[in-house]
Amino acid sequence: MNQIIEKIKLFNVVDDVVNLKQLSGGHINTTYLVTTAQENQTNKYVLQKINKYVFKNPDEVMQNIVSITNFIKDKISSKGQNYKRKVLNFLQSTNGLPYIIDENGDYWRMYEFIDQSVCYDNTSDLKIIEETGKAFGEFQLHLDDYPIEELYITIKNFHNLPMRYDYFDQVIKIDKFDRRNKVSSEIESFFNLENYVSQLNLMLENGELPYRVTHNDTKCNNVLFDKNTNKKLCVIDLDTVMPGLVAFDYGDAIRCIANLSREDEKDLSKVKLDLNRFKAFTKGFLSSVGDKLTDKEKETLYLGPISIATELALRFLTDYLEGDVYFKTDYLEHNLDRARCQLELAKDMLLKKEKMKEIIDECLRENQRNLI
Ligand code: ADP
Ligand code: GN1
Ligand code: MG
Repeated sequence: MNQIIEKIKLFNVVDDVVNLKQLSGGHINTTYLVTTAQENQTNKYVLQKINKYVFKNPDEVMQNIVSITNFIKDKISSKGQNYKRKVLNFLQSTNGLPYIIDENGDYWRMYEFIDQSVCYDNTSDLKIIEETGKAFGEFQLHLDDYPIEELYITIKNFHNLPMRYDYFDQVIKIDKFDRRNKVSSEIESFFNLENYVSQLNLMLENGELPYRVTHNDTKCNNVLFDKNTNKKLCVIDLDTVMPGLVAFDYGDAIRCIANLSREDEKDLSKVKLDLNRFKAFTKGFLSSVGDKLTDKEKETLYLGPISIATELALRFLTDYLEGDVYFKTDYLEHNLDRARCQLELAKDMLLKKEKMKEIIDECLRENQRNLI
């Protein structure tokens, strides 16, 4: 506790720390809710240790984040709106930087906690799902004219399926923890899907699809809503904002929000893409970004959910085979359960791909009608 209080002081926070609570929910960083008080006034902050195994250059991560949050603040202010609860506000430390480095070489950052907010790991409420679509769509729209070449690449080849497969192949061969035999049927399924899910990356490489400023981690609990109205407030977890594909942001959100089960469900009969949830998210997302997309982006959007569910399954299994070094886990075979669940979801999506295409087209047509 004392060590944490010392860190907080380095962010020029002079009030007394009256409560400190760890926030779970994310798989990567270590996050605390800090409550401070001075006379009758209390304030809340988030203190976060950046995962340095995942982010090799936290300084570049923070340069990206400060720059994009300032950019979004200007966009919101120029519409005459208040950005306070709509974008993350980072504190400067006594060294003039938006982070501190502790005696272990760990990077910590601090930002304002958005009070009276809530986020959802999974919800069946179609209004909230549509609102999540609008939030991620609007996030992309805000950054549409951001100078993309100024962004640092915070994780190389993050959504590069061919590279993920190459690495998986190496990890299987090494099989450091002797776990490969247990997952031979999953390995076979992955290789059957390889060509199909590599299509988007190939189209990106040959210029058929454009790079845009994307969030790259559009999991549903990375959006905060107002506790009372359930209206979107703020997109958080900005470490992976990088040049990327619209279909991947769309797909990552779908694989999270339109799955009937939790992300680590062991009972695979519960793992299903729900087409009503799919439609609600698609409607919200495309109502924000639909008009900006090229024909090719529209045509290939349905590949995003299938590719990202497969990619994530592959990443979970890779981590299982490597001894669980990347994602936080709660029990021994957690990454294996997660991998099986996401793989099952990808297979269910493949069965529903024609339906997915129809719904996307329907939402795009509806956008056109609303424009007239
Ligand atoms: P991770 O990279 O580990 O996912 P996040 O930045 O997403 O870390 O934060 C973890 C959790 O902390 C979020 O899912 C959310 O519940 C909560 N949280 C983070 N930032 C805020 C904030 N500014 N206001 C309210 N809650 C927050
Ligand atoms: C991680 O940080 P968090 O929990 O929002 C991961 C995502 C995965 C997600 C799966 C930087 O997201 O890519 O989709 O877990 N983030 C990083 O739950 O690897
Ligand atoms: Mg998160």
